[in-house]
Amino acid sequence: MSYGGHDPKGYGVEDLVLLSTIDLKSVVQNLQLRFQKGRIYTYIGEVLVAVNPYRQLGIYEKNTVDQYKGREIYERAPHVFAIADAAYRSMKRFGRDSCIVISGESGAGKTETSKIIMKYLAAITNVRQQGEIERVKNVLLRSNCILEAFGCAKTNRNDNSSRFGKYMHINFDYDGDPVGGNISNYLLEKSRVVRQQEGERNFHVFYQLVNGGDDNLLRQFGVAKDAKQYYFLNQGKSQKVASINDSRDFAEVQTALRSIHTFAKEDVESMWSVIAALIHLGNIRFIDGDNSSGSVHISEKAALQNAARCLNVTPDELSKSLSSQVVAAHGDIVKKQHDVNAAYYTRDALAKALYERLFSWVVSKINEAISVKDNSRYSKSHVIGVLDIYGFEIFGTNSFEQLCINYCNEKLQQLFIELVLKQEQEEYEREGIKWVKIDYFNNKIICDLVEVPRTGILSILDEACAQIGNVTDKVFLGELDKKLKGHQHYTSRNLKQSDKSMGFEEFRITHYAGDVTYSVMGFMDKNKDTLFQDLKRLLYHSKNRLVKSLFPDGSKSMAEVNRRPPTAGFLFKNSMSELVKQLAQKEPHYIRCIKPNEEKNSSIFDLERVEHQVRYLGLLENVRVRRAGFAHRMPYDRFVNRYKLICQATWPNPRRGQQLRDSCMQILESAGMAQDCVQGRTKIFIRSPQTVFRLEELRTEHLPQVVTFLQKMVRGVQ
Ligand code: AOV
Ligand code: MG
Repeated sequence: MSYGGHDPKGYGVEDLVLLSTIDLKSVVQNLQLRFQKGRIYTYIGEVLVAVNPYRQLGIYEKNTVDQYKGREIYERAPHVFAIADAAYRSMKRFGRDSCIVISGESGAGKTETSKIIMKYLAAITNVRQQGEIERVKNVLLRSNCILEAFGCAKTNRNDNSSRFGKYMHINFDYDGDPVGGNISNYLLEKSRVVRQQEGERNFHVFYQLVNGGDDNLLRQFGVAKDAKQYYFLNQGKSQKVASINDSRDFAEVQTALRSIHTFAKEDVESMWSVIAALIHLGNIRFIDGDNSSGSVHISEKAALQNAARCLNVTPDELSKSLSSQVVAAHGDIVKKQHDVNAAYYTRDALAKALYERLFSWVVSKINEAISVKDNSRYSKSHVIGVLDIYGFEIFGTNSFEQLCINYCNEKLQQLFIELVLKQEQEEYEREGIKWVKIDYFNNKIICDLVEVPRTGILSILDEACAQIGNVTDKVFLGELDKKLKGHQHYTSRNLKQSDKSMGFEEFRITHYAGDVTYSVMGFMDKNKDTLFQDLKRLLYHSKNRLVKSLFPDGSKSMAEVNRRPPTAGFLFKNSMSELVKQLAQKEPHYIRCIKPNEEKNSSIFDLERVEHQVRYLGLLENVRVRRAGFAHRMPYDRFVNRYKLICQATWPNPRRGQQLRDSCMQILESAGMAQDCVQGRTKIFIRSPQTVFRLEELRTEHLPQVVTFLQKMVRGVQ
């Protein structure tokens, strides 16, 4: 058994609970030693800490899968496979829905980890090679490159940064084989379609088409094989990324699309056509008209024509919808000409909406391909959920999207605190177990700062957006200052004039993972997320079936249009609360990813950066709670049911009711393990994982006798 406090091989301890001193330094040093030896995984009880190796370790191959399959966590060295297997076994053995929550900052390795988990689950299931299950598995695995193409981009923190949150659940049948699943996606960072910071790129899919599309396809769309020519693709001045091969990825995405039956050939062509239209839209320029009406002209006619062709609308219609707007005023419908700024705003709003809706369509097609068939065999299936979200991030300029992303990370940290730190301690109290309380920082105060009604940032933003008249982003900032003055985690330049590190249009939140300064410019527009009805109507009348289907709301007349649709912030807050509810109903398994350095380097272990992450992830408190506590606990009835066969006094008939507790102790005493356990009110608490491991071993040893016994019984009945 590789588990142990001693360290004969010099790889550091495999469970941080076993360190002789529990402080920040020893935890970080242990992780460093293991990282240097290529041991990137370490446990805290059943929580897995994973340090991004930034190199291929060769530890995810078939022989490693075989080593972990069906094994208890502590039987093998720490590994993500062990967590995946624990979630799988718990589902199969006890019929519990489980979820694997992967957290950590941007670039820490969440997405890679989630892919490894999916591959592991695929590798250990469907040993009988049933056709339909094989198909589901293929879709689950293959769809990933499509989702990454549309939902990931190079940022300054990660070449393959997830720009959407993904919660994927897989349904398993009674035999433990995957029969379907579902992907929920959370707030795609759609502003990236029109704007990228220096050093960053748009979503991968654009560069895949430009670099990988064959000449015929590109000619058909009027797209040149050169991303530099396109404003939506060239702003970050980093079209080529060393770690990414766009044309190879394009081919992989095409193959995946072909292999998933719900993507009709015609729709896939339309999909690429929309991507091409977006590329052209970015090159449309507006100039002031030559009369006094304030109207605009489009200067790049070729871009306009190409965009219109790819969307299957006329250039004239597109031009009109971009440069003017039909509005209802005092009961009349009037046409209002845009000025240059409004025209650019409209163009960008169109691009963002098109991309966002296309992305949702892609996700829905994948979901259609893996939806669980309406079949009674599957109706009671169990679920494993895997959560891979965008990690906490700080950029040069942080906007509404970063606020949402960082708020999402706060919510997950809160869930971790609730489940791992708080509930664990509360359970000891409830069960009457002796216990020394451990203090930890509870980030609920920051979640509240963002989400509570009336005085939370999102509420204040909604209120500003609902007002009529000239309410600007700066007015919104004034409101924040008024309502949040004195809050420990909020400040702004207006409140703290001496702090010149902030601008007058900025505010700062002290997040659990660090200070982030947000610029309010654009907050209100992004929150309102308006798309003029003219544009919806234009695309609803497109001759392209896919484009038309993306804009069903374009069929509404002016009178029917909902003047105030829910805001982006409101929708995001609700989706987060829904997500947390979903996760809280399942048995959680945690993976905490750590980024060893900012350079994406496989040999640098930046002590300061790691120390910071260990601190804010609350790992030290996690170790303390775990160590002072118990590795395992089980209700008496479940314990007795599972292990009654290893003790003569309890097999086959253990005691019932109140006396279950006695049976439980009889079992433990017969195995010589009673001293490692404490009796709670309803559960037995077991200190060391080795005890559970040994119990499982004994159970396996006794199983053949049980089989013989049952056979005799059956014969007796006959
Ligand atoms: P993230 O998902 O946590 O960031 P990724 O999973 O995309 O981070 O990891 C970033 C990069 O680190 C990957 O592209 C790989 O090059 C490398 N990497 C991560 N894990 C491993 C591993 N187990 N083995 C080898 N290389 C790895 V973000 O989506 O930005 O929050 O939003
Ligand atoms: Mg990611």
